[in-house]
Amino acid sequence: MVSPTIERIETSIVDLPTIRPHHLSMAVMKTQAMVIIRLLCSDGIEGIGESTTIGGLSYGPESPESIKLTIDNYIAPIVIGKDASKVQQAMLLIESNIQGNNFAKSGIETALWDAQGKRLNVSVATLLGGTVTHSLPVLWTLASGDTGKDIEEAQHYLSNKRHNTFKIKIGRNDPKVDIKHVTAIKKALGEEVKITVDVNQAWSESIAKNAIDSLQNAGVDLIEQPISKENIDGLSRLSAHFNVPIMPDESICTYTDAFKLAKKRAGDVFALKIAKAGGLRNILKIAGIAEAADILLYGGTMLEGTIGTVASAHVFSVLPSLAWGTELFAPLLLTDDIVTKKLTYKNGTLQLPDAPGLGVELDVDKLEKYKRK
Ligand code: MUC
Ligand code: MG
Repeated sequence: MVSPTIERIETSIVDLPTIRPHHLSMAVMKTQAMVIIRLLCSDGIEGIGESTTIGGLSYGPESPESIKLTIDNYIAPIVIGKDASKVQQAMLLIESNIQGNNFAKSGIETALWDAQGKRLNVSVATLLGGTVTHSLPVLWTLASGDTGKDIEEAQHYLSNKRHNTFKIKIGRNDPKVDIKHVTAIKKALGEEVKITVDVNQAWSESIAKNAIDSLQNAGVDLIEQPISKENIDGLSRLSAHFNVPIMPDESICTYTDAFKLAKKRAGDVFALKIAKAGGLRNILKIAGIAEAADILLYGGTMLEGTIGTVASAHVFSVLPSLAWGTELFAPLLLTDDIVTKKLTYKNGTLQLPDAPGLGVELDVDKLEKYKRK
C-alpha cells in the first residue's frame, strides 16, 4: 500500500466576535482570533486543526500572527512530503527541529489526528486509546466585568440547565473589590452551586494568602493560578496552607512543568490545555505524571473555537479521571461558528461527536467570511 503524504498546509487567521466583552486580569476580549489549519494529504483526505491564544501576546508566548508564520515558514516545510498516517513520527520530527511554539504544534497535531481518523473511519479519541466517557462536564465562565450581570448570566444558565458550575475571572480589580464580587455571586447562587475563581497570576504571594482565606470562607471551591507562574515554591506553600484546592494553569504548560510541579506538590489540581502542552499526546503524558503524584485533573481551554475545543474534548475523554471536569465552553462565547454543525451542550455537559476524526466539518463559506484578509 502506498503511504499517504502531506501535500499542503493552509493557515488562516479567523476573527470571531464574542457575545459580550470577556474580562480577564490581563485583557478584555471582544473578539477571538483563531489560526485555522487545513492539512491536505495525497489520498484526498483533509485534516483540520486550530491554534488559538488569548488576548494577543498578553496570555501566552505566541500570537495569532506568529503562530501562522511559524506554521507557514517553519513547520510546513519540515512535514510536506512526509507520511501523513504517522502522527507520532511527524510530531517527533517537528519537535526535534523547532523549539517552543507549542500552540502552533498543537494545531498541527490536531490536523494530523483528524486526517488519520477520517482515513481509518474512527474518532480521534479512538486513536488515542478509546473513550472513558462521551459526556464531559462543562462549566461557564463569568467575566462580564459586572457583578449584577454575572449573577443574571449564571441564573440564566442554571435555569436552562446548560451549566451547573461557574468560574469567576478576577484579578483586574483591587483584591477587596474582587472578594466582594465573588462573595456576592456565591451568595446569590447558593451553597449547592460550585464556584471556582481564576486570578490569572494577578496577586503577590502575601496578598494571595489573605485573599484566599476570604475566598475559602466565602465557600469558593477552587483557586486557579493566584500568583505569578514563576513562583512555583509559592504555589507549594499556598497548596500546603489552604484546604481549598489550588490549581496552577499558566505555571503548568508542558510535561516537564508537570514533573517539576508534582515534585514540589505545587498545586492540588493541574489545568490541562492542548495548546500549552504542545498537543494531544503531551496531555496524556501530563495526565500520567499527575496520576502518579495523586494530583487531580481539569480540562482547560485557551478559549478555542469549535475545532480546538473538540480536539481537547477527544483527548480529555480518554483520561482515566477528570475529577474537576472541564471549561470547554468557548464556542458558546462566540457569536458564530466556522463548522457546519455545532457541538451539543446540555445538562452541564459537552457531548463528544462520534463521526470520524474530530467529528466536525469546516464550513468553508464561514471560514472565508471571517478570515483575516
Ligand atoms: C484561563 O486562564 O483559564 C479559560 C476560561 C476563560 O474564561 O479564560 C480562559 C483562560
Ligand atoms: Mg486560567
